[in-house]
Amino acid sequence: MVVSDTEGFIGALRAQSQRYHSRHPFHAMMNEGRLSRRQIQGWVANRFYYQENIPRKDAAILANCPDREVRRRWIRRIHDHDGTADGEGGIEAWLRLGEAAGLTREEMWDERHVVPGVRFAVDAYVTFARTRPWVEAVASSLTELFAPDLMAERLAAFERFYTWIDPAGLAYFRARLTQAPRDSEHALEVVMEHCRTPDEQARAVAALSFKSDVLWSMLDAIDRAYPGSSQQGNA
Ligand code: AHQ
Repeated sequence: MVVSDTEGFIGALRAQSQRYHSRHPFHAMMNEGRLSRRQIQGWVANRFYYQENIPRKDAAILANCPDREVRRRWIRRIHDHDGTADGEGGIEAWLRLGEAAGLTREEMWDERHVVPGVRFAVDAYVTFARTRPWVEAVASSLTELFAPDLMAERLAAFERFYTWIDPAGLAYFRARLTQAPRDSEHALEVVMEHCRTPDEQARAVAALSFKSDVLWSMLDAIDRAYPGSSQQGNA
């Protein structure tokens, strides 16, 4: 079996992170404290659609995965987001982030603020996990691997610039500081184990490129729907 060099493969995966969505102008404005209340609310309400679909994406991977060892660890992601009882989990924490930002649970659950570009990007991600080989869907989650400081930088920005949000509402980001590295370490192990040939490795890189486009497209759609005051002049 042809085994490409591991370093070259990780380098190719990392190169995808150069297009990482943390470089998107909307995230840049967020981290510089330049977003308005309405822009923050629009981002939280639209990202809720992404968060509530993550467990279904992960369940699709479980359904397609024949490896019990992988399933044993992958299922933790569903518990992280759904929790195991009322009041627990990432989806609940995101609802509390929304409430702290002035949104109601109802307007997040009923998706009234979800813009077409976000819906299409998120639905494409879930469909990708349902229809592509399970290892490619695992590889697509590696966008979290190369941005460990993304969440820490965002948390610091919210605490510093968006003090009108009750800090208790930021619990979601704090939980991701430990969950995301744990999850992506497992995903990288799986991808390294199962992507040995140049073709398998090329498809893993393509899956990560697709997922970077999913995240980028979401931010384009949110940015367009919630322009900042400085942008309104040329909207
Ligand atoms: O909050 C995020 C999250 O729960 C997940 C799950 C993971 C996946 O399975 O694809 N990806 C992901 C991401 C979350 N937050 C995004 C952000 O910018 O806040 C980043 C996103 C990702 O990197 O894929």
